[in-house]
Amino acid sequence: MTRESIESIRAEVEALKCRTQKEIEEARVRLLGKKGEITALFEEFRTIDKEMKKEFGKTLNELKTIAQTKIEEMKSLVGIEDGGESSKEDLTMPGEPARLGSRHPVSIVRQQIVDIFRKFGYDVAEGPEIEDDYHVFEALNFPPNHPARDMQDTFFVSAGHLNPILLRTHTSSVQVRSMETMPLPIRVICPGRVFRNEAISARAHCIFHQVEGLYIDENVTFADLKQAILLFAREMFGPQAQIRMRPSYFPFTEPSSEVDVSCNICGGKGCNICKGTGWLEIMGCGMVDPNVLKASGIDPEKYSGFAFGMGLERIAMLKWQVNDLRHYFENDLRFLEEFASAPEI
Ligand code: 2NL
Repeated sequence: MTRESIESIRAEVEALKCRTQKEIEEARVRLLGKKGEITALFEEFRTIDKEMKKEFGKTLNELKTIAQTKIEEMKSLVGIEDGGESSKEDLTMPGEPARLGSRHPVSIVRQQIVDIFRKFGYDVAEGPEIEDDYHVFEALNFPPNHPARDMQDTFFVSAGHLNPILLRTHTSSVQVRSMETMPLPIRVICPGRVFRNEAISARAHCIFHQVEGLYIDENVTFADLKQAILLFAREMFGPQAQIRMRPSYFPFTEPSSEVDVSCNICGGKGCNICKGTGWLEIMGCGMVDPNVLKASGIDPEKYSGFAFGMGLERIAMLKWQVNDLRHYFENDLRFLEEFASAPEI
């Protein structure tokens, strides 16, 4: 054992440049393996006399540590933890871009409707999904035995008492709360999720979304309702949109009407989306029943108002020709990604 032999191995270790796991392993065996150069020096060390041990002990231990450290360093540089072959990886490659989500069609439609009515000067109100019978039915002029209160339509949270707790079946309950608390005149729209106890199919779901609107002031007439809806339809479906109204019935409005918009697919000529009629049903509306105003403490002799409601899933179906309601709730990326290029709102 000589100082030179130790120095020369040390120089070899310091100059080591391994590019692969294989090369590193070969170097480790050559230096520190059972028959390795450094191992051999330690073997020899056991046989030399005491004076020599003093001279070489420290440098030999240093050499071993340097070699071990160098090998660990090289291992982490070529990414040995990844299983070897990754040593060929280009560490300067740019990362995988994070996949961006897209807006849900129901959110897109809701945002469009809310923006249009905001422009008309409406406030936006939200309220609880779990409601009481009073705000969902009683205050909206539903007779005590009206079928909509029935177990078949309403999810009850707690029944069997005077004012059962239930999942709201429409967002009119939010408008009732607005009438109770907001100063007159009132212009408000209420977007939200509603619940009905229906069997799930392509055309019905137990959860869906609505936007309802309410306008109360002195001298509000059916002509105001018609004009508000026409302006809305033109903003929502394009300047060529026409509307027509058909008589209908809701407990909370009188008179009541269904609103159709001219089919924007065929321009009114008739196609399979509008089933050959040239018209698409988009909402229900009417003049607020005096009983509804009275229930919330508004004098029907002095004030009148109109209200309307529309289903967002239905409007999105018409807009994008979605043929099955269940698509909206299944979170299938193949469906959701179709809306990635829908207008950014
Ligand atoms: C539809 C029809 C409608 C209303 C909702 C309403 C609310 C109050 C007073 C009077 Cl507080 N009316 N809401 C009125 C007419 C129709 O919705 O087909 N919705 C999906």
